[in-house]
Amino acid sequence: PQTIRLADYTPFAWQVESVSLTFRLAPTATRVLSEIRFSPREGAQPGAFFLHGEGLRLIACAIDGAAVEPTLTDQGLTCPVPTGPFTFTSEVEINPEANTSLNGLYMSNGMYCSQCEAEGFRRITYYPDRPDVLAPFEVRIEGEAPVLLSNGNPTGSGKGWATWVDPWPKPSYLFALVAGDLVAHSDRFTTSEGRDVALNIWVRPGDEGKCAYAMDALKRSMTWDEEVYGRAYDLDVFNIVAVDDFNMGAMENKGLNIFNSKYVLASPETATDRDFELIEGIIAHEYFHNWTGNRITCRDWFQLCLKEGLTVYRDQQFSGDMRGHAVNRIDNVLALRARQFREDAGPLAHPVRPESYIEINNFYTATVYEKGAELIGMLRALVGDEGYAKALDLYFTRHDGEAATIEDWLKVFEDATGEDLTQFARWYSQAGTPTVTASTQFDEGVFSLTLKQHTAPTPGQPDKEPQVIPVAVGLLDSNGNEAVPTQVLNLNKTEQTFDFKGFINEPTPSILRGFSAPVVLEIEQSTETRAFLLANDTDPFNRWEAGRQLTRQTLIEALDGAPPRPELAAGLGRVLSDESLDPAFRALVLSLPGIDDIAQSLYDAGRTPDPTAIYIARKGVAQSLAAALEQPLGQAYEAMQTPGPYQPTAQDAGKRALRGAALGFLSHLDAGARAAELFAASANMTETTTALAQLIAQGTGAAQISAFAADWSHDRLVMDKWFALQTSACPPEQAAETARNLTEHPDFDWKNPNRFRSVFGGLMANTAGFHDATGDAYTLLADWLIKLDPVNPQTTARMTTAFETWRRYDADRQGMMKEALERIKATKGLSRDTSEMVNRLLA
Ligand code: HT7
Ligand code: ZN
Repeated sequence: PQTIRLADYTPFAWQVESVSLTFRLAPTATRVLSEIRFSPREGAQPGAFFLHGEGLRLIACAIDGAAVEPTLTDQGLTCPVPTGPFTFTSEVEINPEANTSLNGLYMSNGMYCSQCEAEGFRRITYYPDRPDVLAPFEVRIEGEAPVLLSNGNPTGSGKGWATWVDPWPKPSYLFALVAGDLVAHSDRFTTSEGRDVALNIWVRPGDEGKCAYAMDALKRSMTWDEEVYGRAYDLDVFNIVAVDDFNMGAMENKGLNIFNSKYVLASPETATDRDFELIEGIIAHEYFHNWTGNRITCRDWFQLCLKEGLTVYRDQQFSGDMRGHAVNRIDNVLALRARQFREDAGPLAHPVRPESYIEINNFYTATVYEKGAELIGMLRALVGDEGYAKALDLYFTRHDGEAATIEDWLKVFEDATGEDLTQFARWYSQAGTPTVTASTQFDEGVFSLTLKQHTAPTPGQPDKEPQVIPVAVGLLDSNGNEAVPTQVLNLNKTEQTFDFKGFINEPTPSILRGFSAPVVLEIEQSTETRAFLLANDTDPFNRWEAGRQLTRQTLIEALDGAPPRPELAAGLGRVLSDESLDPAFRALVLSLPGIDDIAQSLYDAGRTPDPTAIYIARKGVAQSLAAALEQPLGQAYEAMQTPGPYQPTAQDAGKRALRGAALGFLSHLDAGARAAELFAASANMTETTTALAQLIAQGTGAAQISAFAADWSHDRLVMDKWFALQTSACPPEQAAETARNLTEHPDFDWKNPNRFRSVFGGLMANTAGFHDATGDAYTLLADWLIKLDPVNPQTTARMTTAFETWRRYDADRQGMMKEALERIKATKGLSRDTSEMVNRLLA
């Protein structure tokens, strides 16, 4: 397979002036007629005319009306073309029903649906399928389905046809088509520019009652982008479609967003607080792409973080504004550490802007998305809020309608603020998570903070240069008052010392406040200092972080047989009972680091983690904390009830989160009695699943598992939870067997990515279960990935990341994981997607 390199970028030699497409829909033989007007691009090097096309049956093609016989390969076509402007027409046949990859035009429950990012359009028709070729599209759809949708504004419809015009030039990856028996939940929105926009969420009949929350989130997103970024919507219609079979979360096609139904449909009975939160965030994310991604797109796929990092940053800002910044930041950092730090520490580490790839779908990663967003946050910290606002305004005016690069992005910051960002640019090219080691000294009233940075080698990058790291620091006096309020120190060398003068007593530093940079902070701190920060830090992130350090230390000590330090229960108890604190924050402080977190900490400290031993130690710590805090936990469990009808507000969700955290501890003492009671009484999915997870973890949930299935067998999304809960929450020694049994369940529709991810994503999340010493889970997952690969390479490739930590473990586990990977690798006809992943994992 061919490696694509950033360094080899060359522009397409033609401009596409217009595209006109006609679809004659038929499940197994859809005809696509295209008429594309090309003109030579000024200043471009004329080369061979090549159009991408894969899996297409060419019926005919012509240039300026004269039939041509192109040279066809499995990647596209070439043919001689005139030197001036010309029109290329073609007719191809495709088979949506046979398309199980969910890439290109496919069918889901009788509905036609497209997914073109990154390179799916070439499976629909011949085209220069690259993000730097922008064109206005006209589309005519002919088919029996009552609803026929494409991008842009509707221009006409009749029995069996509809036409659409998208006036905004767009790359082919933003093309979309949907046709099916759908109903709309509709509303309207008037933009700040006075445009009256029709909003529709299209779903299968019967689901229209589950769209209100998504619609509300959409309207709030539209208002927010106008108010915060000055960006208004630019078409007369905004359509969202919910589809059951989808490889990712959602897709920002211009004017026609397509969503995994899991991120649209919600009711109190069927969706959890977390589902509501995700729906809000993903609706916002896709909507915000209209400007950061669609109006300004990427020159090539190496620039993916240009749209994804920025759009994640924007959706995180939005969610913070909607739900509270402190808790939101902690949640985002938890996700970053769990997914991106793990990626950066293993064989799949790559820069935020990668320099080469074989299959671009393998680079929709936590590094591109979440670390990409962190880079925006650091840029903002470096140039200030005003500088950021100026830079963004300049970005939108300078690059509207263009396909831009990271260089363009950094240049607007330099031009708007006068900053030199040469060194900052390293964040985009250097992989790996820097470790910042802090040490302090107190001498004659001067408090000195020395910061050192180091980044370990990553694949292909043995040596690292120092990066610009904004380190937000505050100093506390012995009463817990702010002696020096937060200031941002710019660490840009391998080692730097920062002095703070004028103290009588030594202050306590609070370093990396708000998690001001995506780094690992190492500092030697006593248990007392951590307990002091947990009790007093005025920065909520670092207050939580101090508690986390304490619990992590306790868990690691427990592995060596030490009982939990009394400071931990005392500190957690104080936070638990402090009614001035947001319940959601208290819940986060109470949550213990997961097994994967502890395994990575041990590995970083040069030890070989044993997931089973960590599981046992973690259970022991939870039990002893539960015993020490039984009374306040019981009190919180009672006090955090949310009587009255369920509301998906952040306030109520926070209370339920704290109640759930208390239940988690108390279940160790009451053998699941409270959980069983809650399960029986619950009228919302949040409490039902919280209770069921506890019962499954205790190994006492058989009756409730059956009752849940009896109640919900008609609801696909709820049954996804039923599958996932069993594999993720069950005792580790039962995990592989549970997953195997579930694959034999009649409702295990393995070709549906949500269902496959429920069972196997759940198994992967059950760290001790996945890494059970028998290796059963490794074998089972490898078997299923081999089976899924020819059907859906994208989802298969993503799920190989289950093995990304294989080098952390003991020789037996390493051997078994390596064998699983080798077996996948040796599979005949393995897809390019999965093959690239296993090769990188094994390298
Ligand atoms: N931009 C979208 C990415 C996406 C995608 C990528 C590869 C294969 C399938 C896909 N579906 C959606 C989603 C987003 O980041 O908003
Ligand atoms: Zn995105």
